[in-house]
Amino acid sequence: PLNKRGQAMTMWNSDRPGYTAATDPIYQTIPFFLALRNGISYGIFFDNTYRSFFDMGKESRTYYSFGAEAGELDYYFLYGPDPKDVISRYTELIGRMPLPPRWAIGYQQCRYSYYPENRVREIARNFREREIPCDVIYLDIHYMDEYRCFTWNKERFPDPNRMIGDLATDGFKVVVIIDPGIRNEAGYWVYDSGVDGDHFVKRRNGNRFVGRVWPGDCVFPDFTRPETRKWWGQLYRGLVNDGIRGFWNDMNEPAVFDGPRYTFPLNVRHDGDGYAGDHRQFHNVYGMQMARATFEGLESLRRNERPFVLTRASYAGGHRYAATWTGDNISRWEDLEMGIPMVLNLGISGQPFAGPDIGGFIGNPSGELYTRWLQVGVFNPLARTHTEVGSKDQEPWSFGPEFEAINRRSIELRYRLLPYIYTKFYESSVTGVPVMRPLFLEFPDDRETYWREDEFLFGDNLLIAPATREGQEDRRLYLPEGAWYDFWTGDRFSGKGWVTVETPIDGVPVFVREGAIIPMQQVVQFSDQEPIDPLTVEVYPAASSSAILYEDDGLSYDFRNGEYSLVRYECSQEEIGTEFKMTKREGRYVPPERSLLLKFNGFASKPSEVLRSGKPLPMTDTVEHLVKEKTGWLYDGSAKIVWVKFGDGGQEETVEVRN
Ligand code: MIG
Repeated sequence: PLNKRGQAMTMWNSDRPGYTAATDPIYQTIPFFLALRNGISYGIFFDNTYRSFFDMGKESRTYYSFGAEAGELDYYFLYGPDPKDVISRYTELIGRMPLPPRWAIGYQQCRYSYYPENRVREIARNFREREIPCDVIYLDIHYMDEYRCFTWNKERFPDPNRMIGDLATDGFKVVVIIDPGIRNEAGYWVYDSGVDGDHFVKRRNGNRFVGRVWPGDCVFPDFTRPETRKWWGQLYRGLVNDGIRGFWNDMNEPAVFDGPRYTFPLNVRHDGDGYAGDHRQFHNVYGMQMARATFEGLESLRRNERPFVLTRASYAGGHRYAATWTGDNISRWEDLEMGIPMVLNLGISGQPFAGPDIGGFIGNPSGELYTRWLQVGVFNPLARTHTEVGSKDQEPWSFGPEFEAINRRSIELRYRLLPYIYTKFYESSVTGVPVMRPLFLEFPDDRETYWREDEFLFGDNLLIAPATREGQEDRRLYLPEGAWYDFWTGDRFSGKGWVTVETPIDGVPVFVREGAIIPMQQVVQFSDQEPIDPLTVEVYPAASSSAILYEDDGLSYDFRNGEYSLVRYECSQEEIGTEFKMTKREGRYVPPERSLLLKFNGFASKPSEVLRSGKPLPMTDTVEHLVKEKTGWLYDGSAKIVWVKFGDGGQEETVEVRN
């Protein structure tokens, strides 16, 4: 849960399939918490990698305590007073998420496992034929030759290069799984080169530790050793040359099949970047260091391309290398609910790029559960469906045509929001403030927001209040201070109060905060299918507000050398009407020519005129006309929207919508 009061926790990375709200510990260690009281916030980061303990007032209501089994008592106290400032300072200390490639924020489809090649192609074809947008298809462990990492099962995938190339033509990126366990087998090139370089962990007596995982008996790299990370990073060369665009690191808690510990023996030695120690010290950072080795390897293999890595285990700071998911959840309504605070917690903890397996990993969701889950999932920073081996089909179309149509619209909404989402990722990479936010992050003075974890903010301006119960027909939700618009109907609500809304199966309640300026785009089938055109900016005027739009090539690091585009929008309400300003484009990235469509929402009566840089724009009478015209405006009285259109030339502009 979001609120840890009264709980006690242990930090020890553990593979716990089918965890419940009470399971502890699970996959990741982030020894950080944020306190909030009467609008004043601070954070504590306990910089210790050993097994650690947090008692947040369970033993006594009058104090909390934390500590670790060993190591130094080193902790940072980070004062806000604003909780966003706490997160910014904390991430200044431990690092921030680098901007991911844009395709990685598209919709992703996974299962354990898609194979053989024909099945993968069939999945891809279905997405395109059914016109359900998707950017990524995953291959789980069955693509390998008997689970040997960095190999292909040539019967299932006779010509990976060709398959991946064809999928790329259709706009799909392929991501494959890589586990840390390397089969203990002389003659297998990864094993041989690992032995040559002394890369595998050993017990105190000097014998290599051998543990059982998918490939059978395995040895395990010491990712805390710089030479080993380098070696590991280069192992990806073959798969990268085959065209694989992203990597998914699993089982890196590290998980081992045999008890009693289901991980390495505690006397296993680690290099610790020259400060050697045993597994007690390095267990919790093993997964992060694996993700780091992967990330750094990919950066060197594809110079000037932002890597996409997904990791299951991690430690504070792991977001510098990888996105994450919440592990093996269950296809149950409780798990749909639980996914929300889990992702909120990760965001507060510095990891903005996270999401649960949509639809649930273990078991089979009903069509209703899957559809509801996807409605939330498209508002998770990582939007990926995944399911276990042997489960029923779990694609957006697997539950019949009615659910398919709803699921298509959910995913389409994510794609329409890509300019906004990408901008929020950019902001997060700069400030550390997460993409998906608990209400209290924006409204720290409002105690009513403190424990809300069944509704959340996506970015600063969208409030999502999903239905998470079977057969749910309506729900109560809290709207914080300000005015809020129903994203679908445009209905206006006053905040600082509770409302009840209907929750028919065909949509998710989304509210837009007054003052929001939300850049959107047309529906595309994958993120870089075509340039944005028109760029639609949804404006919900308040007394005064602002927002930015960030764009770049979506893939390279050129943005660090000025190849980006940043525009600042400002909107204010004056006596004579609404004034909208945009700055001249900053940066050298020039998006392809396009129209700009401004939509001023909540306009109760027809404007007398609309001026662009002081000159009246022509009025058109129908949306069809406006679509054809390059420049003009229109009033839609039933929707209370003023549409304004002109070419998006990257110049400074002022638009006045006169009452
Ligand atoms: O022991 O690779 O959490 O997402 O599909 C199971 C097979 C190993 C666990 C991961 C899951 C993945 C599965 N893995």
